[in-house]
Parts: sequence; structure tokens; C-alpha cells
Amino acid sequence: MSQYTGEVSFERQVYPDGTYPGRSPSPRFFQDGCFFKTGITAAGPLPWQEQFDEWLSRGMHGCMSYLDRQAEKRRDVSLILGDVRSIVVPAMNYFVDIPHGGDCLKGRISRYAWGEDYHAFILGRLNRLLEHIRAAEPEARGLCYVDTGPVMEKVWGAQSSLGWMGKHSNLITRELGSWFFVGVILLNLELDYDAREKDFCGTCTRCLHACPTGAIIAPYVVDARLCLSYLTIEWKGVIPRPLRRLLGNRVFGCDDCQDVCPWNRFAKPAPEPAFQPRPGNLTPALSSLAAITDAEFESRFSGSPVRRARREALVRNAVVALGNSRSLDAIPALTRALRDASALVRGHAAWALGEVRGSAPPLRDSNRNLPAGESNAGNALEWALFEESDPWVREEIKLVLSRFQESGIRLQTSDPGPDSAGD
Ligand code: B12
Ligand code: SF4
Repeated sequence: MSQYTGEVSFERQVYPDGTYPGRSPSPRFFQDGCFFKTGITAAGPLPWQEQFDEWLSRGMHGCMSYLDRQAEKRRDVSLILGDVRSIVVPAMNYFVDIPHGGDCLKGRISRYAWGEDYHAFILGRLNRLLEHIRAAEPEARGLCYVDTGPVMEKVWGAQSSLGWMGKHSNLITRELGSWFFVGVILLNLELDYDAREKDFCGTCTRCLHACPTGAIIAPYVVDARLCLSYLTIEWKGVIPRPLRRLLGNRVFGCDDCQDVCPWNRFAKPAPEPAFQPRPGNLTPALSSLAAITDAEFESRFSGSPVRRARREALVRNAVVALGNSRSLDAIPALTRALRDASALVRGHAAWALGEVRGSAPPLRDSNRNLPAGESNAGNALEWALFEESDPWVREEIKLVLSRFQESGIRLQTSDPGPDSAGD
């Protein structure tokens, strides 16, 4: 077994020009868009293992059953690489200095998903780094991961000098804040290890208060079932009614806990062109997302992280966001979505129509000229109910129609329209 005894020899062996980004981040690597910082820690029992077990036993992983299924390997990395000695945790910046837009008819996609899918890209860079290590040390054997295996990337990063786990549970570095991806190389070499980074959250609790759903149930603990990132990406079923309004215009992921973090004022634009926003990912029109077909979804989101949501869930999210816009301009897209092939989409479209039309003043109180289709909302729902066979969608439609009835919103069939004197 080779023993690396010092940073200098390790650097010299890995990169002849001394730019190994390990313990001293190299400006050259930063500019290259490669890893801006790398933590290295000894492989051993998983830190905070009890908390992980409790998290799982309380079902906070929701439908992400892979977390439970491979929990043994997460607890013990030697079940993955028998002679593992070290865990190398490189971080790659993905920050793009553009604020999220505020137009309620445009969808909000999380920053990490604006550009290209990071998995293959970072895996390639990790493997390249591993090759450098192997070239210097032929005995070296390693395995690379970035969300691609049963490795607790954040925990190992927090165990090293890379950064600390913020109260929102993302890793933070003093250099750049938290807008970065984390990779892992399990390595059979013993290395020199730096001390863990300190926790610099102090008394701050901004992220806990900023979370729209209260998913950060305690410092360092996220109940994924409440997290909008989980609900918009991982969860493919019905979004619980009380959470729908909290989605706002988020259609893929959520950045709120990181947006408010004071450490992110140190963020610097990522040099890597792969993370530059695709034009359609910054402020996608909700109406176009709500109408996207399978083929359009595949061509538009191929090679993008957004693909993970799959078409049906993305359209579901867009439809909910249209409802949250409370804009009458959303009605044409929503009435179209009432005829979507997916029951999941149709049911959420019914709810969304209720939000839009239900929040508009009743026609009899309104002197405004309402946009085309507006007065059709209730009518479209009645027709949909007539044709609908899915029990859950029928229930959603009935709920909205009864809400309309209770609040005096009349349907087109009996509605005298805005120019009428009313009753
Ligand atoms: C599952 C998962 C999710 C789930 C669950 C999130 C979660 N917090 O666990 C969902 C879908 C919600 C999610 C959301 C996001 N994710 Co995610 N996700 C993962 C994944 C695949 C596994 C994480 C995991 O193991 N969770 C299980 C829980 C139990 O682990 P944990 O949060 O680390 O919990 C530890 C702490 O609570 C700790 N602990 C408990 N008490 C205490 C007390 C103290 C004092 C301390 C210090 C620690 C501590 O103990 C637990 C472990 O034993 C990782 C990739 C990977 N393989 O690691 C990416 C990963 C964590 N995600 C990532 C990202 C970018 C996101 C989002 C920002 C995406 C977005 N914008 O929508 C959000 C952030 C939401 C949030 N605040 O967590 C990045 C984070 C990068 C970073 N800088 O940290 C990762 C690392 C992917 C990557 N390779 O870069 N994600
Ligand atoms: S917002 Fe405050 S508490 Fe939350 S991670 Fe950032 S510094 Fe820590």
C-alpha cells in the first residue's frame, strides 16, 4: 500500500504543473471549470449514521426507495470497494448570476438544472482525475460517483475540509457558498487528511424560515416528502392539495433555502460553459410546458436534468403553477390540459381552473371585459365531468364545481356575462 505522506508529493505526482486542486484550490482549475475545491477524508463508519437511520425509519425519504434499499452500502463504503481507504470529494461550481424571474406565467427551474445534465459531465471529470492518480500511482484503484451510487456525498464532504453541512442540509464552502455539485472518488490509497471544516451557520436560521413548505423540520434535517424539490422532480403522483399553492411557479426543483443563505453572497459565476442556461430553461412559458407532447419533451429536455421529472410530472407542475398564477390568461391552457391523455394532468388542471376562476371576482360583480375562455372555465369543467371516467379526476372536478357554486360563481351556460345587469 502506498502512503502519501504530504500534500506536496501528492500534487507533484498527480499534476506536474502543481495544479492539483486538493487542499489548495488552484485558480487554473477554477478557470477551467473543473473542481474548485476537493476534500479528502479517511473511509470509515458513516458519520451521523443514527440520524440517517432515524430519517429512513420516519419515512422521510418518501418514494425514493433506493435510499432505503441500499442503506447498508451507504453506512459502510467498504461494501462497495473492499479495500477503500480514502474518500475524495471534489466540488464543481454551477452558479450562474441571474436571479429567478418573477413573472407568474413563466415557470421557475432550479439553477442546477438550467444547463446540461451534470451527471455524465462530472463523472467524466472524476474519471479523468482518477486516471491522473493512477498514472502517478499504479496500485491506485477507485470508483467515481455523482448521484450515481449508494454514497452519502454530502456527509463525506462535511467530514472533510471541503465544507460544512448547512442547516438546509446542503454543503457550503467559505469560498463560494453552496451552488456546487459534489462528486466522490472511493480510493484504495491512504492519503493525508485535513481537519473537518467548521460549521459557520452560527445563529442564522434564514433557510428554515424561507422554506415554503417547512420541509427543513429541524436544523440539518429535511423531510423530503415536504420538499418542493422532491415534489416537483421525484414524486410522480398527486401533489397533496395543501401543498399545491406552495409550489408557486416552481416547475422543477426549489432554490429558496439557498437563495436566502448569506454565504451565497460569495458565489462566483461558474466558468464551465456546460452550466450556462439553455435558452428555454430560464423562464419557460407555463402554457407551452402544459401543452408539451412526449416527443417535444424528449427533444427539448434531452441531456438536461429536467428530463428526470418526465413529461407527465413536468406538465402536472406547469398546470399547478398556472393555477397559482391566478391569472385569467391561464384559462385557455388549463382548459386544454383538461383533455390531456394523463389523468394526473387532468385532475391538477381541474384544481388549477378552480384557483384561477375562483380567485377572480364573480362575473356579476365585475364590469371588466373578461378574456376569451374565462367564462368557459366552469363550462369546460362541467363538460370534463361529463366525459371523465377517472374517479380521482372526477372528484377534483366536483370539488371545484361545488366551490364555484358556494361562492356564487356561475357557469357560462347560465351566466348572463359581464355586460348583463346581473340579478
Ligand atoms: C436524495 C437527495 C435529495 C432529496 C432529499 C434531500 C436531502 N436533504 O436529503 C431531495 C429530492 C429533496 C433533494 C433535493 C435537493 N438536492 Co439532492 N440529493 C439527494 C441525494 C441523491 C442523496 C442525499 C441523501 O443521502 N439524503 C439522505 C439524508 C438523510 O442525508 P443528509 O441530508 O445528508 O442527512 C444528514 C444530515 O441530516 C446529518 N445530520 C443530522 N443531524 C445533524 C446535525 C449536525 C450538526 C450535522 C452537521 C449533520 C446532521 O445526518 C444525515 C446523514 O446521516 C444526493 C446525492 C448523494 N448521493 O448524496 C443529492 C444532493 C444532496 N442534492 C443536491 C442538490 C443540488 C439538491 C437541491 C439543491 C436541488 C434543487 N435545487 O432542487 C435540493 C436541496 C434541498 C435540500 N435543502 O436538501 C446536491 C447537493 C450539493 C451541495 N452543495 O450540497 C447533491 C449532493 C447532489 C450532487 N451530487 O451534487 N435531494
Ligand atoms: S441560511 Fe443560515 S442557517 Fe441556513 S445554511 Fe445558510 S447560514 Fe446556515
